[in-house]
Amino acid sequence: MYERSQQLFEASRRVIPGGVNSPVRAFRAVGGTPVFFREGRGAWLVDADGRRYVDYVGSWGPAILGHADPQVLEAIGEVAARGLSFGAPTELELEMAEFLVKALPSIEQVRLVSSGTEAVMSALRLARGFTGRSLIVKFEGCYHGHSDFLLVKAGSGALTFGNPTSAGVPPELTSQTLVLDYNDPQQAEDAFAKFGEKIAAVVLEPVAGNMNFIRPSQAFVDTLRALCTKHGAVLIFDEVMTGFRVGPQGAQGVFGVKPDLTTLGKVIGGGMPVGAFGGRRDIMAKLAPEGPVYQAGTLSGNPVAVTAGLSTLRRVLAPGFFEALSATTAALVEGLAREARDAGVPFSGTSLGGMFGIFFREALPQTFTEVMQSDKEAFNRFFHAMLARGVYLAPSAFEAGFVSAAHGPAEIEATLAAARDAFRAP
Ligand code: HOZ
Repeated sequence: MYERSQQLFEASRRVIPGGVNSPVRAFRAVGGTPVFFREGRGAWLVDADGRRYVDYVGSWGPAILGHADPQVLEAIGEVAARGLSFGAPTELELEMAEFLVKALPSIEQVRLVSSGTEAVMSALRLARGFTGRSLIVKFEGCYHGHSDFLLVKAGSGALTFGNPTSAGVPPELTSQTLVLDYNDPQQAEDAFAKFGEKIAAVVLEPVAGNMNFIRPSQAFVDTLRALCTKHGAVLIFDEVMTGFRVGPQGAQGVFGVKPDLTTLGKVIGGGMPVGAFGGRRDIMAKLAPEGPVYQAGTLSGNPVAVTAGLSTLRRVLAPGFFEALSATTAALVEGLAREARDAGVPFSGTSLGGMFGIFFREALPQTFTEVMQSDKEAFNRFFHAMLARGVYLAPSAFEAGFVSAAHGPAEIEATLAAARDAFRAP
């Protein structure tokens, strides 16, 4: 069934470690051979063997309009024809910066980079430079890219492989990272009572999307905001996943919390490599060349990438976009829950905007520990049963799912028909 993918994977393993350029793609969590894709159109992917799938990975978030959107393709074609990269300022990056500053009230100034990892790494250095402190607080199961300080008890691929703290990261570095439990405001209070004067920043996925999908309690985000304000620490919302994905102002809009710095990626590049970090003007002023905190990038603000992002973002902020996307995503999750119930399978699911989580356990998890209690084997069987029926889910029980504006009733119906069988598959 997956002959060409198998051939390509074997060839890839000879020249690429593990045959993939990012670990979670290797299918090790779910078993089997990763599917190689040759094409994407709207909500659909076509694999190397010509099989079609409804896609719920969406390139791990960016493809909010679906794949190969004609307007985005036209826009980047025009810009690409005038040159791919200059390593110098362009009007397009100004347009992108103005767009982000207008869209997100917490952002007074913003700098563009090329990935989410780069954005969070840079925001942390900036927070440390601004406060003159070293300690950072993160939460177990949250993933903020693969920079050294943040690869401690991380989620996503790190969690999938049971190695959430990477080899190659000196203990001297991770000793500067305090890891607390997600959704536990009291623990955060205690940590600040003890280390408050030393904490440079708290970095949070304001909806966790790398240990599957977990909403924060309002008390949790409010407490973090209050503690950072009281102790002079920088509150960083890592909205690489949630920015322009769970709502027009990201998770900060949904929960009504104003972070000091925000990191962005994924949707803001519309499928091209774009990241950004921005926030309070007094903090951003510490960045070189204005201030002493160094940060740079040859491809930062790349005109083609920025154009893909801008033409995506303009559509995402059009009236009614999120209402429609949220309704489609909710219909998917409610439908899956109905099919699971009919098949007698313990299951729960939730969504926000175009992002969702499904769990093989009765009650929705609120914490990392509860996520770990879901039935991973049941997910793996479901994953393969859905794949065989033409539905592509993230190949790990610890990843969130994504729906695009190109998903309509036909795709949802096809998915639910597949699930009807898949929940009953041996
Ligand atoms: N860290 C991404 C998922 N949360 C995976 C990126 C990829 O493999 O493309």
